[in-house]
Amino acid sequence: MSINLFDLTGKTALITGGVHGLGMAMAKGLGQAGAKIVVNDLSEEALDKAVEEYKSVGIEAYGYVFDVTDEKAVIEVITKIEAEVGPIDILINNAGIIKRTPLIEMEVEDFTAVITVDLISPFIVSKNVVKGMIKRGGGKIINICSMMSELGRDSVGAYAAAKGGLKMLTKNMATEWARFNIQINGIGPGYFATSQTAPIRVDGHPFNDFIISRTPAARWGDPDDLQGAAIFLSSKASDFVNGHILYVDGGILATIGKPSNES
Ligand code: GCO
Repeated sequence: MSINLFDLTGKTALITGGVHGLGMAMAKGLGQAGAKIVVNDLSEEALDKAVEEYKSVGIEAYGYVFDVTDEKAVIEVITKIEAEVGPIDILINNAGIIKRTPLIEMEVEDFTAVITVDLISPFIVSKNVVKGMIKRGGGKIINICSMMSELGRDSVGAYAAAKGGLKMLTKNMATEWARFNIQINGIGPGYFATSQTAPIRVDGHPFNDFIISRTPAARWGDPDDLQGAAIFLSSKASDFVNGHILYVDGGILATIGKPSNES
């Protein structure tokens, strides 16, 4: 009998911040592969809207209001989710923020805020979800990294420090937890067409032209381009893949690029 290595039927997946953009696209992929979807946000209204959207495409979805940086709240809500929806089999640490400010002008409190959400919260949520996974004998954790896990760019220093740290946190989680049949990996999205990048994607905008020329695939990513990677790293298909960062970037990291006046 053949088994479908990518089937997620009966699994429960928590995607932090999965109320729009890349998190929602990945959650929809998991939902379409059979998983029940749990998302969180700070706003009840954003959650209700997202849950409606999941349900409209036939996905069983639940929303919980909590702050991923507040360990006490995280512990309480995990207990609630596991009682009300099911044990968390898959965790995607997707919630994140960015502040684009040159380092020399950046206030320590803004730097700290980025590190807290983008690096410390994956630690807080994973640490508390993994305890149940260890008891149950397995699980999947995916940390959403970035091009900035590998590359610098003017004005995104705090974000790069956090995402570079998240890459190493992923490897260390694998080091400590792989022995419990838990696979911890990262996905590193390249430049994607989301509402956040809309203003810089318009035709003729220098950043739009820069990204297209810097990306071997010569286009922005479509959020749905992340679904295959998310399903793979959530499913049986990746049961011996650990501590890996899967870059979904149209080839950006493969090349040094070329001068803008050359074809
Ligand atoms: C930027 C972008 C990036 C993306 C993404 C790239 O200002 O350069 O916002 O940082 O958010 O993480 O992988």
